[in-house]
Amino acid sequence: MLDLVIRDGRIVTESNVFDGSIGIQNGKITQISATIGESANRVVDAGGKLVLPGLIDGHTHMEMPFMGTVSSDDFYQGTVAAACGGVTTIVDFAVQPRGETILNTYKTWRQKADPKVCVDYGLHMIIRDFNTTNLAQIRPLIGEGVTSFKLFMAYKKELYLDDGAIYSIMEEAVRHGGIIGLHCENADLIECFAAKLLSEGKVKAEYHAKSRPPLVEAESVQRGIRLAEMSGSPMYVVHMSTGLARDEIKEAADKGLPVYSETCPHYLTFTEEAYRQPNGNRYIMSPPLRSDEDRAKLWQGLASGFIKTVASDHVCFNSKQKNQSDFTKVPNGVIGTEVILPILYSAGVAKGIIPLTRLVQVTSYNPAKLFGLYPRKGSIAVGSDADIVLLDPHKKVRLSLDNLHSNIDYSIYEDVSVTGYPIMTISRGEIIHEDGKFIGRRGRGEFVKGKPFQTKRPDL
Ligand code: DUC
Ligand code: ZN
Ligand code: ZN
Repeated sequence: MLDLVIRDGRIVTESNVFDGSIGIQNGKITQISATIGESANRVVDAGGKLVLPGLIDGHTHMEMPFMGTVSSDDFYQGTVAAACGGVTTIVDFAVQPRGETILNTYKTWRQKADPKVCVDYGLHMIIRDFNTTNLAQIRPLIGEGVTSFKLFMAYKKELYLDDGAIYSIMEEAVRHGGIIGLHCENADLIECFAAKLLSEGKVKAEYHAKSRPPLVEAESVQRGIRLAEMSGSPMYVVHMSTGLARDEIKEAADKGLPVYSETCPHYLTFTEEAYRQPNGNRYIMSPPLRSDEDRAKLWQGLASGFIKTVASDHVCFNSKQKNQSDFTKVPNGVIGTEVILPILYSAGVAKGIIPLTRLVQVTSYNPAKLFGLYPRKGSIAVGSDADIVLLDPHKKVRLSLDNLHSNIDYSIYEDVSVTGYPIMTISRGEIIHEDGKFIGRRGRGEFVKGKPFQTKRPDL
């Protein structure tokens, strides 16, 4: 007797689309075939629906202490939103407080997240203090399953590390099978441009983008590539926003360097025009929104396959937190985890820009490979966790405050309507979301250990 059967769906994997049924027992996929005769405790009829691997959102910041405040989705509400968007695993960021060790930071983040998470999760470590103690803790931290380290070239006063520190951490991480995620924006140039704009009285949201122009990102991407090349480390450029940066990554990847990149739903949806709206502050994130041309180049990068992932950079703040006297004071970040799938399906697959298999690659298979979660996560395959999302390709939804689940009082996606929406999310065989309602349990999510790379590069 099976626990659950998903019958007659259109199953999508990273390499294939076919009609079939899936049998699930003890949280794992045990059968995939045209028909399943065995009886089950529950049968879900997926006729006419797409059946995809649950998404892995490799970039979220739940309850993140940042810019003098804390992001408003905690690990409970943020993972409720994730589940309702078809996300079955998040990889969040533990933020090392100054003066604390990275091993203690890991323990603190586990204590915060474990009782609240509703989907499975992994952790990246943001290293802020570069010293011999923390360098020595990289190896044991990888042993705990934290194989990726995020380093910041931006946020001079808060998260920034200099190039020597970045290089040294890269060198140590690659030795033990880790990977470096890099926030690529030149901190000194941002400080200089922002100070000039403020001195001219230019305080509105549109000047946020002017203080961080595309070359500020491209310069740092290029520098990051050089550091990765010198250290031999794999590098993953998080939240890439420009065509220029995309071209740098492509050139490096074409040369055979293990350099990968991620983009986010907001860069694929909006342009910097959004900053000129009355509530432009709500769209402030870093890097900022860009031009129409940049947006088109990101879609092309996904279509041709060298932008490897789409993740949300979900870090939301309510309207009071966003309402500040000048753009430098506005906490950076927007929602995203719940809209990755609808945006990619509606604006990408349904418009013929990316095929269904690419959707699965960038939202599940590739992040699973990059963060050491494969084959437990990242595919629909016998033996993998039964993490599955059903998507109704005809369902039309306006992405408004009424149907999104984050703990904020507005939706930057209010004017965005999509066709194609997740209608059921299954996590380790348990139905946790159905038709916009979260029906799982607080704290049911499990910490998933990342496995280190055996070679010096991910197998992608
Ligand atoms: N960018 C954001 O917009 N928010 C959090 C951190 C980051 O890098
Ligand atoms: Zn970042
Ligand atoms: Zn981020």
